[in-house]
Amino acid sequence: MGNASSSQQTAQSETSTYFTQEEISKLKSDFETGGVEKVKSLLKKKVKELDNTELNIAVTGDTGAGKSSLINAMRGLCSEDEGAAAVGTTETTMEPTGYSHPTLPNVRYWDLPGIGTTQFTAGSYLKEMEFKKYDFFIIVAAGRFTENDAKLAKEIKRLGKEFYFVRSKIDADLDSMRKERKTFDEGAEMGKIRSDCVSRLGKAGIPDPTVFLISSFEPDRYDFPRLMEALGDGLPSIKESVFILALPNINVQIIRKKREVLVKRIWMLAIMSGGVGAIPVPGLSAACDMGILIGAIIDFRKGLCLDDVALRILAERTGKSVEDLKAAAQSFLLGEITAPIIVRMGLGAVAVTVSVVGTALYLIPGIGSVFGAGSSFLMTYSILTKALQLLVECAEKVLAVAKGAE
Ligand SMILES: Nc1nc2c(ncn2[C@@H]2O[C@H](COP(=O)(O)OP(=O)(O)O)[C@@H](O)[C@H]2O)c(=O)[nH]1
Ligand SMILES: [Mg+2]
Repeated sequence: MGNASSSQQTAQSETSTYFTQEEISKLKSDFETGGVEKVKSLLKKKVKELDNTELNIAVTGDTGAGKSSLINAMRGLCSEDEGAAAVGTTETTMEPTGYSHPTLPNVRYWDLPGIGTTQFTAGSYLKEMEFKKYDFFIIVAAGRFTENDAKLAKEIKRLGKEFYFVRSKIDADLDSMRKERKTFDEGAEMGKIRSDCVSRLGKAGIPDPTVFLISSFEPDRYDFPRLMEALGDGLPSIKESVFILALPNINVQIIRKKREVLVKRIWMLAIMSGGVGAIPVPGLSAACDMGILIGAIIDFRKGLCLDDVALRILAERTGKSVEDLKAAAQSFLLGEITAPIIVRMGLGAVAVTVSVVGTALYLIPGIGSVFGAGSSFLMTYSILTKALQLLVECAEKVLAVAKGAE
């Protein structure tokens, strides 16, 4: 097991947070008394919990601040895409408007009327907006943050929620400065805008706020990637994993984070699909639960923006066809997932060893033994590990095509 202790430590800090201490004890005692079969029910419950976790993201700010554009960017959409939030409208609805993620309906983004357009105080505004249902608040301003923004932030904090300050349209500010000045230093100009926002908010009673300078038209630039990271980091681990999978594939780092999230599920799925419930598959050396395997690969594709909905959105954006994008990704895993495809994955997947499998299994001492050579657990684990690796490579190739088309 070579460096098992160090990899085990990493696994502990990354994986243990999906489970409460209580659940871990239950997993251990279930395994001791009833083996793998008994452990399955708790794992099934956990996977279901991961699938059903909702995320509600509130975006507030004055009319024209860029809320709708930011919501579209976070959903991986442009304003012209089907289902995108209408941009540039000066509508005066006083109700929050919800927009679902294009493929993960449990993730919703809420466009809230700016507090300045209502007659409410911060407290009654938040009550009116049903603040309890949101996981966090993004406060957007295109120019200066106001007294109202600061009051709202303080009230959000007092009520036990997180807020994030976003200064939008930074691309437009930098563009006009670039035209105005003989010498132009982007970093220095961003620094000035940032400290102006910080000092204004400081005077309004928010000491040392973090302000993210973003352009919703260029989500791979400025502070947009850092904003996404901060939003994820502020969430409890299950919600964070849902948030990460809902992010648009703006860069390779996000794709790799998605892989980390999906990897954590593989051992749970392997245990769920192995043993008594497994069915022999002609061509595979061990029995497997086909439904779990096919379902997992389809979920991987969704999380990695490789499903047909995400590819169609990207195709329209880049002026390519879905077929072009699939051809660039060069993978049989983007078509219909059938038993022969699973068998094909199983044939090549012999290199996974128990020591690799073991990284997530410290939770249940002794369970590593069920992953012995030729077991259905090992077969499922190998197939899904291989499938995820191939799909991550596809996502990176598709990203390269998208960047090339810009
Ligand atoms: N240059 C630039 N314009 C933006 C950006 N975000 C929004 N806009 C523009 O600002 C206007 C208002 O944006 P919108 O998203 O509708 O703001 P909302 O009223 O807060 O929902 C629209 O014309 C957008 O195209 C941005 O990041 N950069
Ligand atoms: Mg709007």
